[in-house]
Amino acid sequence: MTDMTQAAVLADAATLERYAYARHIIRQAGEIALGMFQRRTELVIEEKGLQDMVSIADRMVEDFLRAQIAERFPADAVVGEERGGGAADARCVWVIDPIDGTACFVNGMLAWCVSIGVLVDGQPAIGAVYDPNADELFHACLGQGAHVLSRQGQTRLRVNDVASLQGGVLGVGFSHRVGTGTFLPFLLDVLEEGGMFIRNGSGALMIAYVAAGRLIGYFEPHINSWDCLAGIVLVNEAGGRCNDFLAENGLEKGNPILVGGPRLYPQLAALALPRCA
Ligand code: LIP
Repeated sequence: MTDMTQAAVLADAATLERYAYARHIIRQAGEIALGMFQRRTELVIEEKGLQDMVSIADRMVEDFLRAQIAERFPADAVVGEERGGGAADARCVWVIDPIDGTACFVNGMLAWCVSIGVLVDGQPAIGAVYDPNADELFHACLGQGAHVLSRQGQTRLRVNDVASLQGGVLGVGFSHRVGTGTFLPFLLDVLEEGGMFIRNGSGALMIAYVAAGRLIGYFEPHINSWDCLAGIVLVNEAGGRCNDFLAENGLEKGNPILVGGPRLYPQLAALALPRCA
């Protein structure tokens, strides 16, 4: 897979309009989700697959986002975790995860977020990840840089450009959509190199942390587009590198995801990507 790190490309007016709107609706969606999180004991939880849950909160938040997008940009396409969808031939495709980290959400843990990514002309152009518990809005747009807006104000995001796995903590993700044959040997290699890893259950949030320099990279052998598209924009705009997640219809089928700072990325890619082939 080739690298998805993009040369700085300036966003056009249509992209900037969607960027502002994404930052607006993601906060509203986060408030709805937070309200349901506080009443989570009343939620009916369904199992979509092994360790893969969904609740009415996921569906209601996605329906809210879809309604807001349709009202403002009726010609845009939407791909969402709970209601599906496809790019069709729309210039702009919204790729949304209403609650990323559902297992944490339904079990009363704080590692969950709302994630909105937007493809423009097939390119990851807008990313917004909102953590309502921490009140942190990570956002980025092509050529505009990546930022986090919090109670302390807004700061620019830069990846942690360490050269060694020993220089920080690596984020990882795993789901039973794939076997353990790729994941466990990778973890062993990381530990043997003196590295350390964390899995918090929300790929979107951990990839945002890579963009923020809190984690030195993130790897998951298979992740869905709605979990990571926003994070890809965040990492690209924060000076990081990313594998070609969208190759071979990654938008609809998912793919491995690998992100990291420019100096560490080649070492991570050598450890992770050959096992995904
Ligand atoms: C989650 C992802 C995470 C993955 C989990 C799950 P969800 O998304 O963010 O990276 O490891 O298995 O897929 O289902 O909570 O939206």
